[in-house]
Amino acid sequence: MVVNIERLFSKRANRLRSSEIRELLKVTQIPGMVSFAGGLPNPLAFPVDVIHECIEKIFKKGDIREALQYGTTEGLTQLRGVLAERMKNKKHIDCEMHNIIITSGAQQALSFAALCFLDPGDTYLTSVPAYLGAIQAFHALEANCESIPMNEEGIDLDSLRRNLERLRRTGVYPKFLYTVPTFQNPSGETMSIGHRKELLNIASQYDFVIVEDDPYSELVFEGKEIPAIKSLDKKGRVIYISTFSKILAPGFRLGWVIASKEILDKFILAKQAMDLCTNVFSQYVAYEYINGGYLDKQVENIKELYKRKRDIMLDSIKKYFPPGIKWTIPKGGMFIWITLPKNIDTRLMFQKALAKKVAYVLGEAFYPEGGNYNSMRLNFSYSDDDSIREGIKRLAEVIKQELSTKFQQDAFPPEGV
Ligand code: PMP
Ligand code: G9A
Repeated sequence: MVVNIERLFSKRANRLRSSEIRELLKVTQIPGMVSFAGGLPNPLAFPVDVIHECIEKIFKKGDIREALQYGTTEGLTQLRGVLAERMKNKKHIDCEMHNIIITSGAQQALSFAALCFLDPGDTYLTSVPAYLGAIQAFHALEANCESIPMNEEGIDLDSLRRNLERLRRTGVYPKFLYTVPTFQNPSGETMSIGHRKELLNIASQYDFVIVEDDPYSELVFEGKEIPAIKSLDKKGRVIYISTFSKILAPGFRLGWVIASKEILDKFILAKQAMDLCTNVFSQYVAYEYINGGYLDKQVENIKELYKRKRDIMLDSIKKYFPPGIKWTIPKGGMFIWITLPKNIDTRLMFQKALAKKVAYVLGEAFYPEGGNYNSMRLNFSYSDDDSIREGIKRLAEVIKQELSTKFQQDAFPPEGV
């Protein structure tokens, strides 16, 4: 007899959603496709020779057997030590080694935030558009999401206050607010220092935690670095999450969390049950990478590469896109956000774009409640320079075609409409 396995799945398993981005990664494999979809670092940004050297060092020092052994759940002591130093010096975050744990990517840390703070029916806040992977992690925990729109200062604080008051009147007290304050995924926008400070005040007034997801702030192309929200936090109200994915290689699956002892203790228990410890070999490589002084130089190389790609994408957009389209000008990171005229639906346009061999992520994917059908996210870090020019040219043709079809439909609606 065939087992009716569906009947046995948990409610949670049935809530798990597929990620638009993960699905779209298959598209990058299609020959000739220019993919602006996945948020992938450029493979040329992987410091392969340095990684080789770091691995040789591990052998030379006689550390290889430890590097192949299980490790502590908190993470490799020496890696946490050099990270604490770096976070203190670069980000002005007041932390010591014991305030940091190493996770299997930032994504795992987001899952821990969900697991440790959200019961079914609880509410969390996120600025929107929001990183899809976070929405996916939080959604799995059967929590309710309240979306707060972003604005030119990073987050609409008036809307946040109004929503908090409305929720309070119905007895709802959100557990945390999720934000990527610097070179946000997907919009490329950065939260102002004033808004960071005010957000902390509001969090304190309404008693919720801030989950600050910060994978991109090292990749700054222009302008001054803005302090991490965590660096302004004197009360242990911020969970700071970052990753080696964009400054070393995502294949290592290494992230880290800085938070209060109470929060880290819970995350460690969650991690024990989930995967015991983070990949130990990767942690040894990352330690040698920082300790050997390679990281700063590599960050400079990545910044130069991505700034060039951003400029090529922006120049091509200016050159080829028809009038009536808006786009963000990110000062760092990996993404540009495009807003098309209201009558264009990027969902309906998507297959036409694929037919022309160019891919993007639908803006809708970054809104937990859907909507914003006239937007899309473009990644500029992954493609080679000529492909960026060619891909934007193709996308422009698709958009022009769509605009002229809409124009005709609006001018000559089918009978009976
Ligand atoms: N947060 C954000 C905002 C991201 O963009 C990403 C990856 N694109 C992640 C978390 C997950 O990163 P990691 O590879 O460290 O799991
Ligand atoms: O899911 C991945 O491969 C990471 C990329 C995230 C993104 O595209 O935002």
